[in-house]
Amino acid sequence: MASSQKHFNAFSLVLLLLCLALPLNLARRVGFYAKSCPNAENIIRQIVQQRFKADRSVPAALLRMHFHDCFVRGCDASILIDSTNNNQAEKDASANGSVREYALIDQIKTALERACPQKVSCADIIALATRDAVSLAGGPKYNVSTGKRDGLISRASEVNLPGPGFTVSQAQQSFSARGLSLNHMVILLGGGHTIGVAHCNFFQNRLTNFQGTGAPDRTMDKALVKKLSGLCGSNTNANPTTFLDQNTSFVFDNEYYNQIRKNKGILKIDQELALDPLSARTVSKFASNNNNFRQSFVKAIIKMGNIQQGNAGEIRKNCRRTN
Ligand code: HEM
Ligand SMILES: *[C@@H]1O[C@H](CO)[C@@H](O)[C@H](O)[C@H]1NC(C)=O
Ligand SMILES: *[C@@H]1O[C@H](CO)[C@@H](O)[C@H](O)[C@H]1NC(C)=O
Ligand SMILES: CC(=O)N[C@H]1CO[C@H](CO)[C@@H](O)[C@@H]1O
Repeated sequence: MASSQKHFNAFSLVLLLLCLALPLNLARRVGFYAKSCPNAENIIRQIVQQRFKADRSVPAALLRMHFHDCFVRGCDASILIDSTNNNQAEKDASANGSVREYALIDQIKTALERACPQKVSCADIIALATRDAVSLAGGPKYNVSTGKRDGLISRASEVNLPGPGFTVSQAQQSFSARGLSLNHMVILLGGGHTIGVAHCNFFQNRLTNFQGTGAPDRTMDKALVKKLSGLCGSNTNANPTTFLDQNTSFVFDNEYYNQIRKNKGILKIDQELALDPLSARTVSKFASNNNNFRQSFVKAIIKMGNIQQGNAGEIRKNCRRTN
């Protein structure tokens, strides 16, 4: 009797834990909105497509937004929350200063609220819009598992992203703290930085008197040093941009890896990826095999999109504030 009672208790406990976990994790799947908002993925794709026609740099903007969202409190759309008098939000941390296309997310959210009120999370919107944008830029198509919920907290003080001056080993630590391997890191950097731009303030220190040497960074191609010095000038207020992939700048391909192998990395971390023995072999593998890169990117971005932290969540009505 006593033993069967114990048995029953253990059984109820397992059942209870399962019920708690179910809505949080197991509910996530490809096509989560098939019943609750059957047109959701089409609506998102159409709006992204329309915006892309007007501005080819949209894929880069969304991919970076997705990365910055996932690296702070998991992929919970915490990056979309606006600051208030009482709270400085993530988007107002200096590392997020140039994340853009918040208005595109608003536009998508408005359309989805009209079609099916309070069904589609802002977290899923970022992931799906990024997926669509990557394929518009020539990248691979992939399925996103949906059903994520929006976070309730967004704090600038919690933003702890890798910086452009990190060594490969430092960056690796930042990725492994989120369950991503060095290999994932090399792949995601290649996929992110094969499109998009960087402002002078992130690489200008490489152009003159690098680390007190009195000379530009010796690991940067000399013609590139000259070109970027001309671009950035001495007027730091203007802070113009250059392409992270100097060759096929708007195309999602493996050319980033070839560029950094030619000493044409823009950020210090880009160049280090090709030079550091920790990552150099992986870089050369992807430089010579675009198909391998594309397939690996799909696995890595799906893994990044599943970074999770904490459980509390809701479906925001407005992506800029909690309900
Ligand atoms: C060690 C890791 C990384 C560092 C230090 C880093 C740093 C940077 C910096 C400094 C910029 C320039 C921002 C600007 O000037 O506006 C940039 C741009 C960008 N990054 Fe990264 N990044 C990293 C990893 C990633 C990853 C994993 C992704 C996505 C998969 C990504 C996607 C992008 C994109 C798409 C841009 C261009 C944004 C635009 O054109 O608006 N980055 N990154
Ligand atoms: C995406 O999911 C759909 C429906 O579940 C499936 O038919 C399709 O083959 C999947 N595509 C990829 C690229 O995995
Ligand atoms: C630019 O990329 C193309 C295609 O990937 C390649 O064939 C070419 O050699 C590259 N050019 C330079 C200057 O890097
Ligand atoms: C878009 C946005 O809100 N950017 C902010 C990012 O953080 C910097 C520095 O704190 C702010 O000046 C920007 O306004």
